[in-house]
Amino acid sequence: MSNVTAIQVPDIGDFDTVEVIEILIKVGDTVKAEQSLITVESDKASMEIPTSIGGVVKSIDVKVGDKVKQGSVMMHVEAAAAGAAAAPAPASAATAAAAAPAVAPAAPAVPSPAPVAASAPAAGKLEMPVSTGGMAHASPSVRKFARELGVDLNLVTGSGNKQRILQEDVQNFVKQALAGAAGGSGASSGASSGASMGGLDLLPWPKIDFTKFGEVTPKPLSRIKKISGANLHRNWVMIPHVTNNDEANITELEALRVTLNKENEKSGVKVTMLAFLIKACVAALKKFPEFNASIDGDQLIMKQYFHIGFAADTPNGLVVPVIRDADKKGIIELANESSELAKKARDGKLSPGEMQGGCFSISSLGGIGGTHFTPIINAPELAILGVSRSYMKPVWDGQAFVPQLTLPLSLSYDHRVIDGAAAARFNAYLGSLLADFRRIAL
Ligand code: CAO
Repeated sequence: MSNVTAIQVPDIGDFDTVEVIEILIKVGDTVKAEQSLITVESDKASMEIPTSIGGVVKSIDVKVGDKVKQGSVMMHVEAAAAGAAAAPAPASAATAAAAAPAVAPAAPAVPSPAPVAASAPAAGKLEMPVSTGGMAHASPSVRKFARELGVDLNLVTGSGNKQRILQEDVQNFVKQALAGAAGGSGASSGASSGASMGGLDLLPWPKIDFTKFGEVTPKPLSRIKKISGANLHRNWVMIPHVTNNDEANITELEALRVTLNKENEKSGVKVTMLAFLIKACVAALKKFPEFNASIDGDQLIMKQYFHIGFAADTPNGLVVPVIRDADKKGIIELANESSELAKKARDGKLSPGEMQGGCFSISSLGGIGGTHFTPIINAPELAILGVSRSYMKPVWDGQAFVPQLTLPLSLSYDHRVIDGAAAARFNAYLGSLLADFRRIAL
């Protein structure tokens, strides 16, 4: 019996149809599971689609220029005889949805797409990459090629369709850079800022045989960790972060929260500090709109909507679900929705759409501990609020020390857009709202 399997395009998030811009394999090739087959592109982004089963390519069912969508057959592959699980026939919508990037693929024939430079940390981290903010226009394989050579794609001129950067462009760039370096002082600055001088000219990562020092066990990084790691790394090196630390007096707010929870004990609804924080952040974003924006080249995209992400710790790593239109929701609704999304995150059931579109993120470690920390901004957002554990602080009221439940607030911001004074005002305003929640109504 033939074990030829049709490999389909998986769930690709918000995109209806995308154009095939590259075929990365040919008939007769032997491919490995997770190897990229084609590159697709929307009007904003490109990504590679891998196969989830290995074997020999029997036919390629798409060509450059074709429009494909979830379920389109990309190729047929004959699985290797032994051990290769025959994939089921075309996946249903349900199995395809289950193959969201945050989740281990449910159906081998429907692989998860491989975002290369996702635009959001940890979160958005699972979004299809969007080439904004001056990001060069190139397919993931060209990006990989450039990365391997240490080439900054922003310095390369693309000769492809719509100025797309092709592999030959990167090769030519390196040749010119080398020629420039060899030419000594006569080299132009463009050429000499090439393979090594344009980026971080760092030592290679240390390669160490750890077994020389004791017993070790290798443990592969989870898929989420690999994706979020790459995003966190990019955000950390590309965004000039500064963190403003402040504190809020939440004595009354916590008392209110406890009272509400006592009153609602029977209903099972739990009002959380996170819900109050989301509400307060929305009010602060309204007052300081430059925090609710993204950089796009030399302009700011000011957002008129308020979608708030929150970091959720899961067994497989960090994800950032997004609560949409948080400005239109009450505290109970925000508490319910964040709890549901956090549960979905822990169960690995978030869809890509539930991690996209955030304006601002909150990372709350308050339930765990810590005094202050430096959260990494979730690009293309401009700021993130880190919340640590509240503690009782003695505060002098002029006559005596009074106990004050105090919440540490660590606001990391992108200093390209936000000045230190603006960040201090934002954080202080947030603190004033948390200290007296009635101000939200003003
Ligand atoms: N100070 C003191 N206690 C706090 C607190 C704070 N700031 N915030 C929450 N708590 C307490 C709550 O009162 C609750 O206590 P009880 O169980 O006694 O009622 C407990 O901590 C759990 O709180 P919660 O149910 O409201 O959940 P949460 O808001 O703390 O967390 C979530 C929800 C999704 C944010 C959390 O599960 C999580 O994943 N946190 C980790 C986020 C993370 O990893 N961030 C780092 C990212 S890297 O920048």
